[in-house]
Amino acid sequence: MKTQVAIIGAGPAGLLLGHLLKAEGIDCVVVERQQPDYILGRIRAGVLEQITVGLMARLGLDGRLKAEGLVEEGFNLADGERLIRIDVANLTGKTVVVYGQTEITKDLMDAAPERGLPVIYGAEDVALFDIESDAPYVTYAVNGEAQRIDARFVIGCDGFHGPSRKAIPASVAREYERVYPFGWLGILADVPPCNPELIYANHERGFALASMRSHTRSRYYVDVALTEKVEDWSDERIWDELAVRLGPEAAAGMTRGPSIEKSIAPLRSYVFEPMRHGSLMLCGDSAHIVPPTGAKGLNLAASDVHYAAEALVAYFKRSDNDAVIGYSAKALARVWKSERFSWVLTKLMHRFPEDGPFERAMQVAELDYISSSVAAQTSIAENYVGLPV
Ligand code: RFL
Ligand code: PHB
Repeated sequence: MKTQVAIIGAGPAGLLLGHLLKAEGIDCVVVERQQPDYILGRIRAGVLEQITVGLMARLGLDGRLKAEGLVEEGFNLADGERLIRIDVANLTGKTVVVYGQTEITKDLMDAAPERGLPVIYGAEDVALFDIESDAPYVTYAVNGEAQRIDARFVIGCDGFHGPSRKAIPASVAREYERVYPFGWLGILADVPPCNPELIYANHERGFALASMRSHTRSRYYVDVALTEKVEDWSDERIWDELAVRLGPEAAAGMTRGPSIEKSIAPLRSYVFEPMRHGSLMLCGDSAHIVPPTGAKGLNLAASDVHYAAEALVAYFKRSDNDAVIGYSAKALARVWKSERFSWVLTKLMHRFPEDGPFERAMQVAELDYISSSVAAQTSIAENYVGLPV
């Protein structure tokens, strides 16, 4: 098969990019290892910045997002006793939208056939070749039958474990990594949220987050040691822990119910440079990971895709190669700022095993400063809604 752009991975990055290119009349094919049901079973991000909402709107695929998404004008930091509200709308003039990654992915998947975007599911052994040339190609197998796609560009949207990043030679690569000594134990339940806005809490007993998917579906997290097993956390134990860590105000509004999903996600900061090598460009988790504090992962994938689409449109429509050449530097400038914000918020809101009374006193002082400083709140708010693309 021959196409202009071969996209590896049908997560939000790959599907968004495929739709954006198709809308510009650029030929592309998405190759995905899993089946749609598996992809839609992954419970991940929940908070969308303007960039992500804007791309869905530009594609005309935001019907359900507009109808079902919850517009959030602020969020809260909790220090064990009080809630410090960050009035995002007043401080920045912008808002975020609560709408699950699962729903975005479903909207993009459902629209693929009618928009003529080919997505090949169940592709095994995907491999990249000749990425340093102008004629790269991708091989894979479906039902044991070998296949090949020849393209002008290959875009790696295949997440942290996919093959794309590994195709870039070690001699040109730089990796930056921080692995955190805890994970987030998440619970999804069909109960109304305890608070209309998110609460990130740093309590004596550890971190907690109260989030939601809708007026009737809640998403909560507590941080746990990496040695913990999800089987040892009954629903009741998680609800008890949440009630303590989120503080009395949130606990009073909390409705308990049976979990419909429960899992532990490890936390990592990771950046791979460069994000382009020859005819291969990386987007989303294939190039970088942020810890989930601040909800930047999916939104960073969206901003990468925005830059990549811009570069590919310039290349195919105007024979302009400059944006392709500049893609890595442009994307990385925003990636590093989101890495910084996610890391700062993670440091502020979690207890690290190596921390002593001094580090704890610094967290308390920082939260106290934030509670009394409009400048500090504005800085947090502008990062939370998303820096400009
Ligand atoms: P994805 O969503 O991982 O999609 C990559 C796609 O590539 C496919 N793939 C392959 N396809 C073909 N051949 C191969 N060999 C392949 N290997 C992989 C995969 O099957 C998949 O369909 O990456 P993308 O599109 O870059 O999107 C990024 C976001 O998914 C990610 O940043 C966020 O979900 C991160 N993240 C969270 N972000 C938040 O903002 N808030 C959260 O609460 C949150 N929770 C999470 C998360 C990521 C998690 N991971 C990666 C395990 C919870 C988890 C558990
Ligand atoms: C979520 O709703 O899953 C969520 C929200 C905010 C975060 C992380 C996860 O920072």
